[in-house]
Amino acid sequence: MAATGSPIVIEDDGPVRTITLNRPDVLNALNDALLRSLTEAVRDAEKADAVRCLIITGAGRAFSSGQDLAEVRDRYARGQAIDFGPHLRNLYNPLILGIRQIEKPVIGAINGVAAGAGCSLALACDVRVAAESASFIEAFINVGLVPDSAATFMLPRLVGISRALELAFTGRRVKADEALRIGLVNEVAPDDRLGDSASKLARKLAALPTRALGLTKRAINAGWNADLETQLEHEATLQAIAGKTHDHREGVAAFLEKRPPQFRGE
Ligand code: T3D
Repeated sequence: MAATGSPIVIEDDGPVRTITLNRPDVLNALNDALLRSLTEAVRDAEKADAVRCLIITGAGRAFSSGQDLAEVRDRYARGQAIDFGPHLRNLYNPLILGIRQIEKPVIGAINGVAAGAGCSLALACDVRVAAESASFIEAFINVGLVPDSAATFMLPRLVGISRALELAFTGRRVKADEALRIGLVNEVAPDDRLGDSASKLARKLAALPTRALGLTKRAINAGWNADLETQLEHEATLQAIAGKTHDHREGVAAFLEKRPPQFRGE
């Protein structure tokens, strides 16, 4: 576990690694230090063979309130202009790409409000389990900004273009029950059961063939923008890799021997 006071906390429970955003006093607002630590933690999880599933959640009553606006205000107060272009390219974009590209499942355990780039972070996860009291706000418009950190990519793909535009235009709060109904989250759990629900799903995913899960994520990511022929070819390439794994052989043998498979993630 990371030291108390650090912007994120990392905990391992067998093959499941949980990363907790740890600035509860400001609803886990995303400052430079947190963004750098989180990006590094996702990279570390990619490299760690023992880690087979990742959970991202928030400390306290929020998942994340998005960009730390006090940091923005302080920079303006010091007379510093902020060029959001480089800020996004250097700090947010590598994080979002890291989450979308890590070839292990990433579960967002959304414990409270997810606003602005905090909402984008939630949407970048592969699967979202939300607490009943969680909510989602495309808050960018409230501060005169454009949705970023892949909100304009993920949101329409999850909820459709018209609803995505309505949410981004209005910046209204979407509560957990609506989020479930419109496909923004996969599951809603009672507040006091969120950790258990996310852990249960994570343990289940961590026991599956990790390599095939990773390749599945790669294929589905690529399929969003591909034509049919390209995607069929891509599937063939990825299946050739999956077909050479231990877990593929184990799955076939276990089925024919009528026993549970023992996947090793390799
Ligand atoms: O490259 C770039 O940097 C540009 C990228 C921009 C991406 C973005 O994320 S833009 C959107 C930024 N986020 C927001 O606009 C959301 C701001 N927060 C809120 O609207 C509300 O806090 C919430 C709706 C999320 C929750 O409301 P509520 O009433 O439950 O809590 P609160 O009282 O507003 O907040 C509690 C504390 O957290 C409070 O501090 P205090 O009064 O106890 O000292 C508040 O100031 C602080 N806080 C909340 N959000 C932020 C924050 N401090 C800094 N930055 C925040 N984003």
